[in-house]
Amino acid sequence: MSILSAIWSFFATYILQKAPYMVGFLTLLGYCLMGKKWYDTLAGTLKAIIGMLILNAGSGGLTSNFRPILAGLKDRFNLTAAVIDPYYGQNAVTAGVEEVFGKGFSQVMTLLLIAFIVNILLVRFNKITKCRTLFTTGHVQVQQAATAYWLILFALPSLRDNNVALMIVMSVILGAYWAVGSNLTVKPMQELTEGAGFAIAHQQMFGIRLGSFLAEKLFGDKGGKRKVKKVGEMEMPGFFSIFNENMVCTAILMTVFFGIIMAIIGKPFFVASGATKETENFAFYIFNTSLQFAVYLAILQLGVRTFVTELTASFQGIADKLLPSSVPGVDCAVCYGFGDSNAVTFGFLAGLTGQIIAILALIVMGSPTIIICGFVPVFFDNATIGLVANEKGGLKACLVIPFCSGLIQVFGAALISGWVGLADYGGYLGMFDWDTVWPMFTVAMHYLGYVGVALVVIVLLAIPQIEYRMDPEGYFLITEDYDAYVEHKAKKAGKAA
Ligand code: ASC
Repeated sequence: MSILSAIWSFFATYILQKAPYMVGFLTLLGYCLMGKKWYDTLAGTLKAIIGMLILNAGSGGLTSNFRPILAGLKDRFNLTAAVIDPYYGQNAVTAGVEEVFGKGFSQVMTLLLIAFIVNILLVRFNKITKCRTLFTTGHVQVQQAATAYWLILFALPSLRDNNVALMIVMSVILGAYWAVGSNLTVKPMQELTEGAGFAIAHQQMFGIRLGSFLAEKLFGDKGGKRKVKKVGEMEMPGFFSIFNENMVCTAILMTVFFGIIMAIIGKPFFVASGATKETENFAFYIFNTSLQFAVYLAILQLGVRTFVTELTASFQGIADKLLPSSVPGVDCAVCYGFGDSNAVTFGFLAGLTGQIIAILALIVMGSPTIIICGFVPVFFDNATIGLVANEKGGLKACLVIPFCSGLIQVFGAALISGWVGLADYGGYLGMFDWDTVWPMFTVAMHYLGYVGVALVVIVLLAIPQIEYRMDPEGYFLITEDYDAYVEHKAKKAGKAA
């Protein structure tokens, strides 16, 4: 028993919660199931792990460089505000959960395991459930588990003294959200990547599907009747042609945007925080910091190129032998290696503009909860949503939809974090799904109790069923054989015309 528990504890600590090693583990398992030679399996597994570590170096570098700048707005203006950011959100839960609900959160590992098993079972029986995606992003799962713990304890006070019931409710809802949410991103991702074979397992999965759907409905080509200009197809004249180059475009736009924000915060703040010295030229510091954005984006894209083919090729072994017709759900940053790379930058800036306007509106309206944008939601949510929106609706969609998402993130986060009391502890997870669908779950559970819990689970599980019924022939084909799916779609469109 103690050996089993040691193995489990090792697996939970070093693999389940660490995305690079989870991806490496799946690659190893997949290649073993395919019967690949041991040295090819070793090489593939190492490439998968290293690629994910490179991706993490890129996304971690972006976060550590730019998070303090946005959060600096809060300190500079002495605002009592909640920062929307997964790490602040997790800290807020840790800081407040004992005080507010009288209990800590020691069961997080057990919860993760049970919820992960729920996810696996939903995929294993996908003939019935229609779920095709396995969540692999452990750090995100930990953050979500912490916030869900708070929301569920708030909504269902009777669970505070009943650990078993609490675990069951949480793992079923979380496991279903992971399976169903990532499943929703299969279509937009397969279309964006032309069948690369992955889905997104992150914090804006409903946002991705909604963004892609609205981009097609509002800005799409209407079956060829309207011309859609994607970001990558824009022909820029003269000076503007340099914006076609992703690194140059990112560097110029970030210098302007972060230049303004950093100038507003002022040099003394950055000197006091140790980021720069009194003697250093501030304009140079701003310029150099802004350029890091392009640097880390390039690193991130290199990471994607390194691991994606290994993971998706080896996952074929898992799909053939263990989880039929499934694909892995991965970090949202993985899709930045596909589509028009400038859409990432435009989506982010449109989302940031939306967030800033919404924050000013909160201040003007005298809202009891003020929000400060955190870098992770404003960048990773809106860049991803912008990328898929551009694919369906071009430049206009890439700007309008993330802009609206920025507004929704701030207003949604202000309402939910103020209501449930997390704002008092300085932070909220604040990613798109947690400003929209999770507040709705919380309302349903708070007012309807166990009926609300049942309703949430039923609605979640109904979503893949509805999607399946809209295209029963293409539904599994899109993950099994993308070329055949494209043909099938063309045939369907021909019949409809
Ligand atoms: C998150 C989170 C991160 C980033 C990263 C993006 O939600 O916690 O560190 O997004 O996963 O690549």
